Order: sequence, then C-alpha cells, then structure tokens
Amino acid sequence: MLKIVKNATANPENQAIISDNQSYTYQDLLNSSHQFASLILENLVDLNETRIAFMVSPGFDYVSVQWGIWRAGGIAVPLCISYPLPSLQYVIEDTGAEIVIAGAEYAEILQPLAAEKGFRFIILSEVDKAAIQQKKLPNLQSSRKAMILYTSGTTNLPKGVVTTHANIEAQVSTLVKSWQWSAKDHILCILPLHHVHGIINVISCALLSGATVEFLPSFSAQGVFGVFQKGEINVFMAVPTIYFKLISHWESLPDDQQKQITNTLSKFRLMVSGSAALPVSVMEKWKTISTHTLLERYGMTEIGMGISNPYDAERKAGYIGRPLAGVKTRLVDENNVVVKRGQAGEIQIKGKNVFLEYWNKPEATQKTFTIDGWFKTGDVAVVEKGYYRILGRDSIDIIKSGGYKISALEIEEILRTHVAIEDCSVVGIPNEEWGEIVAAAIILNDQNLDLKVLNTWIREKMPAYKTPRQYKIVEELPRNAMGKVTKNDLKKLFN
Ligand code: MCA
Ligand code: AMP
Repeated sequence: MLKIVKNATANPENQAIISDNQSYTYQDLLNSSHQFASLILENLVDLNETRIAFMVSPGFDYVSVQWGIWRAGGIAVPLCISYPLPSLQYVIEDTGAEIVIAGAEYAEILQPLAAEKGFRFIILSEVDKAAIQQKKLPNLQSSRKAMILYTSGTTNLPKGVVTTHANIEAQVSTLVKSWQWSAKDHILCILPLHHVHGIINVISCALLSGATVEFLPSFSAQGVFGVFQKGEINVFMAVPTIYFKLISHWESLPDDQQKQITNTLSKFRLMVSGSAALPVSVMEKWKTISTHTLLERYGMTEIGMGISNPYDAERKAGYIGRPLAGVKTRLVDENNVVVKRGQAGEIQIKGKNVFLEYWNKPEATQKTFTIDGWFKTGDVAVVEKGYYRILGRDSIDIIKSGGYKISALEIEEILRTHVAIEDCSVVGIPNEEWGEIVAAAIILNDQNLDLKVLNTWIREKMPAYKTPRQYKIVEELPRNAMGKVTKNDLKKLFN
C-alpha cells in the first residue's frame, strides 16, 4: 500500500482537508479516493500506468482524484486550471492520456476535445457516486510510475517529468523529517497544483504527516491574511512573488490591522520560500512583518527539493542552504569535473528523489544525466561555509517569473507563427515583484500590428504567465559573428 494512504488509515479521524467551507477527515479522503479508483478501474483490476489527466480546482476533489488515480495503478497528470486549450491539448496528447477528468467548471473547455479524440471523459459533477461499487484495489510496487508534470527547459516545448511512487516518497519523507512536520500542523495551500511546490511540499507533506491542508481557490493577499486571522494556520509556503504581494498588501493596511496580522504570524511554526531566488529585501521585510526568518530552499520538478536552509540552525539570506538528507550534491565545471572548494559550478544531484525519465524522450533523458548517473540541473552555484548560493542558470533561455519556469524558445516559436512578425527574440528581465518578466523584441513585416491585439492573440495560445509583459519593436536583433542573437545585448534594450 502507498505510504501516504497507509498513514491515512492510521489517522482516520484527523481533519485532512478544509475546502469550500467544508471539513474532511482522512477517512473521508480514503473513502472518496477508493470510490474514485473504483470508477476509473471499470472492469479492470489495475490501470497499469495508464495516463489520466485531470483538471480539477484545488480542494478535496483534487486530492480524491489524485489519490484515486494512484490507488487504481494509473499515472496522474494534473492539468493547469488556467491553461488555454492548446496547452491542455498538448499535455493530453503528449502523455497519451486515455481518461480525462474535469471539474464541472472545466467541462466546457475540454468537451470538444473529448468528442474529437474519443478519450474517456469524466465530469465530476455528473458522477453517480451511489452507483459505484467499491472494488479491490491493486497492490502497487513503489517502482511504478506515479505522476507526470510538465516543465519547460532549453527545448522549445515543455517536457513531461515522470516520477515513481518511490521518488515521490523520497521527496516527501525528507521534507517531513527535515522541516519537522507533525499531525498538529495546519497549512494553507494557495499554490497551483500542476507543479511540485504545491503537490509535494504543501499537500503531500501535510497528508503524509496526518496534518490539515486548507485550500483557497486562488491567491489573493486579502484572502490569505483573512484565513491567517482565523488563527489556525501554522505553516505557510510560497514563491517570493507571493511574499512580495503579501508585503505590499500589509503595508497598505492601517496600523491596528498590521499589528493584528503580525501577532498572528508570530505564532506560526514555519514559513518557507522557494521556486525562485528570494530577494534579501523581501526576506528582511517579511521578518519585520511576521517575526519569521523565511526558510529558503531549492528544488526542481525533476528532483523535488534538493537543498534547504536548516529548520533549527541558521537560515542565511541569499543562500539556499545545505543538501537535504538522502540527496547527494556536487558542483562541476563545463568538463564535468568536480570544482575545487569555493569555486562555482553546475549543481548535480543524485538520490532516490531524482525522477525516472522525461516522458517519451529517451534522448533528452540521456542528455540530462552524466554517464555515472548524476542529474544535471543547469543551475550554477558556489558553496560558502557549507551553504550553497545560486549564481544563475547556464541557459539564458530559461526565465523564472512568479515562480514559474518559462522557456524563451517556446514563446519565440509561437510569436513567429504570427503573420505580422518576421522575427523575434524573448528574454527575461529583472523585476522586483515577479523575479523576472518576459520581454519580447519583434521585427514586424506589417507595421500596423497593434500590440494589444497581439497580446490577446498570444494569450489564446499559451498560459498568461508565459506571455510577454513588454514588447519592443526593433529593426534588427543584436547578433554575434556566428549570427546568433546575443540576448545579453538584447536585455539592455529593455532597461
Ligand atoms: C500574472 N501577471 C503577471 C505574471 N503573471 N505579470 C507579470 N509577470 C507574470 N509572470 C499579471 C496578470 O497579467 C494580471 O495583470 C495580474 O498579474 C494578476 O494575474 P493573476 O494570474 O491573477 O496573478 P496572481 O493570481 O496574482 O498570480 C500570481 C502568483 C502565481 C500567485 C504569484 O503566479 C503563482 O501562483 N505562482 C506560483 C507558481 C508555482 O507554484 N511555481 C512552482 C513551480 P492584468 O490583470 O493587468 O493582466 S515548481 C518549482 O519551481 C520547483 C520544484 C520548486 O523549487 O518549487
Ligand atoms: P521548475 O523546473 O519549475 O521546477 O524550476 C526549477 C528551477 O527553479 C531550478 O532549476 C532553479 O533555477 C529555480 N529555483 C528553485 N528554487 C530556487 C531558489 N530557492 N533560488 C533560486 N532558484 C530557485
């Protein structure tokens, strides 16, 4: 039995989830996920790694579906709930999903695709729960594939990162231990649930520990402080942009409300930041507001979390910390030779936490590991007094905005399909709130192109968080002697 499910059976009466103003116990979650597993199994005894995509809002149903897929032996493929159709279709087709599940609010966007492609389409609100007979569920080896999450890299289209149950267990267990999770914890989840941060660090750590996860349907600073003020939440995790937004909101409040919030936050057990570099200014401001020194950690879709500031020792501003238990790390130079002490190098990772493969991409999988099995992160760091400090990425084509990893190449490819665009180049430019924002330089072949129209056009094709926030129309792109666009020069255009 999966560890997370086994632990749930040990805490049946504990409160597992609060969503939509309702409270659910671990027993509710066990029943509901068993019921859902039975529904998707139909006449089978094991889904045998069938891919099942699901577009469900954060909350009890999301977790029931995720656990149901796992318990039936399927591979869970969570879809981003704000994706436009082309991005959803890409994930569904790339994984070869045979079953697609939609919350009622997403049925309309997926229905035409279901009719065209003929996959089994389940709309949650139409399921007749009373008619489902609980089936015996398969016994799963932990080496089985559990989940596929999409991440952007230096290739144009996002790749599916396949993790096994053993990978997920390793990723969750090390965090539960290092950050001292317990059944008394109560975390607020406001993160999207198609990425590791929300799925692993928030939900799975809490549920493996017998703790409570409370969901807000989407992020708003006011909403978050509103839930905090009830006085039950004691753990919070977010990307730096969210802390930035919380700080801005707090600063806009009258004195007495500021004090109340500070008083509430000071009682928290743990507050974590990650997914992108935490600016020292944000860390310091948050400390004056909350009294907490944020625990910054470093992770990646392919590895879960790898490096973390300590729970009960010094948390250093500007550093991502030290390797987590069970995670091996090293820094190497461009010849893959381990660097001397104090020198910068690419972070490479080994351990049970490291993913299995990129879905259907054996070459990409092979390229991302060294011959002796180290995963190449592409992040460059240095170690100072035992603490890792990130210096940057080895690829300028990877942008981090609002905690999301974005490929400049993917955006360029889409822009080039616009009839009025002759050529373009995309870069990330530094931004206090978002970390980086996406900026595009374009050469037009139709000078009448309205940028607002272009913006609407691109938002129908890719998620809003990937779309350019600044455009510059140029006559030509800066290139080196080999004809390659020099993106560092291009970045200067936007300053
Ligand atoms: C939205 N807006 C932006 C961006 N996104 N502007 C600039 N850059 C952006 N990236 C604008 C919108 O156009 C809109 O403005 C306004 O902000 C509000 O948009 P909305 O979508 O409602 O934003 P939000 O709900 O406030 O979202 C901000 C957010 C969200 C909560 C920070 O981006 C988020 O949830 N990020 C977390 C991503 C995450 O979980 N990453 C983890 C990946 P207008 O109305 O004018 O158009 S996993 C990972 O990285 C590894 C494993 C790890 O280490 O964790
Ligand atoms: P993703 O592929 O979305 O999982 O993003 C992983 C990337 O996020 C890493 O390769 C890093 O570049 C970046 N990242 C995650 N945590 C941190 C952090 N604490 N500081 C700097 N970069 C980070």
